[in-house]
Amino acid sequence: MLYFITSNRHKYEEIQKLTSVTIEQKTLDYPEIQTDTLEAVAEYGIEYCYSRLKVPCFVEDSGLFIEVLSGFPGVYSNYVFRTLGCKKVAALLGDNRGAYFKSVIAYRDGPGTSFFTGEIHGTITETVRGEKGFGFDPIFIPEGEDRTFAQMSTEEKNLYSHRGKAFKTFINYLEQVR
Ligand code: ITT
Repeated sequence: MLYFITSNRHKYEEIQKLTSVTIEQKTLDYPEIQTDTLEAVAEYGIEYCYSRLKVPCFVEDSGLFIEVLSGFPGVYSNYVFRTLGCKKVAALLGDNRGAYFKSVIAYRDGPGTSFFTGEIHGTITETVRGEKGFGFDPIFIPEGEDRTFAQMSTEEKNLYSHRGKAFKTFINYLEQVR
């Protein structure tokens, strides 16, 4: 059994669609430390969770990095989504609308932690489009597409997404070591 420690059901559903390995969602309110990198947040989180559960488990920390805002909101994406939301973030930007999503998975099944990352570059739309997905999906168009993540099925989003990429690398690793 493999536990994905997350309070976000959408993240869990995206990941479960990519594998036949049974993954169980577990909610454990782990502290998200204030720091500059997703890696540091994920590392602290997995150490906290593993020390309590003592079974193979992983956390995933992700964020939206807007180029003209020097990477903001980045590690603060959850907070910015809750306080500003998609509309206000889209309205902050002018002509330069480049951004990327990044995902960091931190996995632990013993003394060491393994990290897997994925990124997807794209643009922030001027208006909110689509109802699917979560978070900033309605304002993000991945490179090579003309639809936002919120206009795609979970399977389509997984083909492009930061989380899909990070998770595929993680699954390859698990297949080799397990
Ligand atoms: P956890 O319990 O797993 O921490 P969370 O939703 O709080 O769930 P994060 O702390 O990693 O997750 O926050 C990441 C935020 O970045 C998330 O709330 C979204 O606003 C945004 N985000 C990350 N990945 C996204 C995606 O695939 N689509 C849209 N927004 C995303």
